[in-house]
Amino acid sequence: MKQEHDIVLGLGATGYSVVRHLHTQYPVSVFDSRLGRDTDAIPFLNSVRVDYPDVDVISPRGYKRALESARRVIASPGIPLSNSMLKWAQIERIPVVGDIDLFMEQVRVPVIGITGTNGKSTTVTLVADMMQERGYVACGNIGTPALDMLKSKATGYVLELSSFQLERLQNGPFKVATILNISEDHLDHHGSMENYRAAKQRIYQDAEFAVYDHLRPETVPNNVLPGIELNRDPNWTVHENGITVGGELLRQSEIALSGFNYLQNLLTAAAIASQLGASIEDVVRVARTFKGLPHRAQSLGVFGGVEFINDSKATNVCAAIASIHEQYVEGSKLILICGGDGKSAGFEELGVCIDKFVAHAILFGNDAPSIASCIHRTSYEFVPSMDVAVSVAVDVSQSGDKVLLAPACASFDMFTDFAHRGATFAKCVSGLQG
Ligand code: UMA
Repeated sequence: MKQEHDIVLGLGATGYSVVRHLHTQYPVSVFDSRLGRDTDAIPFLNSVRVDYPDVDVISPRGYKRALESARRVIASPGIPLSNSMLKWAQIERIPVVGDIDLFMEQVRVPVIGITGTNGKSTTVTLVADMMQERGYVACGNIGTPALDMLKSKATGYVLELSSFQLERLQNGPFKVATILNISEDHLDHHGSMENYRAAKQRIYQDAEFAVYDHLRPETVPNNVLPGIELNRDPNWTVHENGITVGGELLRQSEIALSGFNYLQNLLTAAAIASQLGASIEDVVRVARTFKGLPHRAQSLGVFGGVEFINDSKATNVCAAIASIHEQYVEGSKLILICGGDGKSAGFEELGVCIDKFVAHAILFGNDAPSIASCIHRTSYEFVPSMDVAVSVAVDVSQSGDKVLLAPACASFDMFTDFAHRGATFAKCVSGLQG
């Protein structure tokens, strides 16, 4: 029988971070569903082969056999609980964990957990910026796998957690935990809204303190926890002209970005950072200077009088609707570029929003026909690629209009990820004449 080993499932950013973390401690084997059929597309297979030649790459038919001597399976976030590889592990009674469990087992400083359908990365960045001088850093779903940061000198971690990571989380004693909001997303992965909500709620299970929002009941913990209830506690509220932070009014004129959703994120970040010891000066400094993250409502500039906005991170219907609302200006035309892989979502509400606020919709990707079937008044057309989308947008727009990329979908049918989609849009736009 083969030597006992840990099996790492999925060789993306997470799987590779797990290999790096484990390989000096314990024998590691790796497996990826694309082995044998789409091997070249596996992001870190080559890196594992070159950097860790002692790590065993399990053959496409060898997985069940490899399970016989497995101690543990460490599954990448993108692998749903319903996946047969995980079912087989359960039948063999082999524990299945995720990278966040390995991280939480080892970490010796406070960890803040932040999840939500939209605004996670912005809020994580805001908290990390407010806590920068106290040595906190951001990691997790935001892009840097948590295990890659374990050896840093951080005095605390602000961890972005997706529902994929949370659904298999065993061990989450977060110092502060928050759900920002929940709207329909990732139904192809979770199977139902109920499962999606339940995955998000796991962030609170062992937390010490919660920050949640009275206006969004789905963010309230199911378990009893001390915490701050935003927009109910008069010291922590969003208004039309700013936010109240720990009882002090921070006016919109002192905040670099605007929009209700952004102010909610800023308020949540301020409540978390204050709980960790940040001062109002730390909050004000960040509020004044934070200009947003790339691919999130990012203005790419004005070309021929038309402003182009990259909101590639609007990967679900709710985020795209919020984006359309925030970019719409009465009296000028909004042209929307939209589509991709809809993750089994319904597009009815998006269609209503497009009919009301969008002058012309340019649709691409697998779910373009499903989106089109929900548009009843606004004109639309299908395009095969981003560069055609941008040239159509130029043709149908005139000075004073806005062109918004807010796809309402995942990008994987046409791009590597949302950042690749946003960068492709930015590249096409940068070729236009100012
Ligand atoms: N794979 C299998 N079998 C499967 C599914 C996937 O073997 O059934 C393999 C793929 O072939 C691929 C690898 O797993 O080789 C990919 O793993 P993954 O999908 O878990 O992705 P990673 O590259 O590890 O990146 C993940 C997050 N991606 C997802 O959860 C889909 C990244 O979030 C995150 O930044 C990274 O870990 C570091 O923590 C991205 C994301 O889109 C930004 N997240 C979603 C979101 O924010 O909505 C959840």
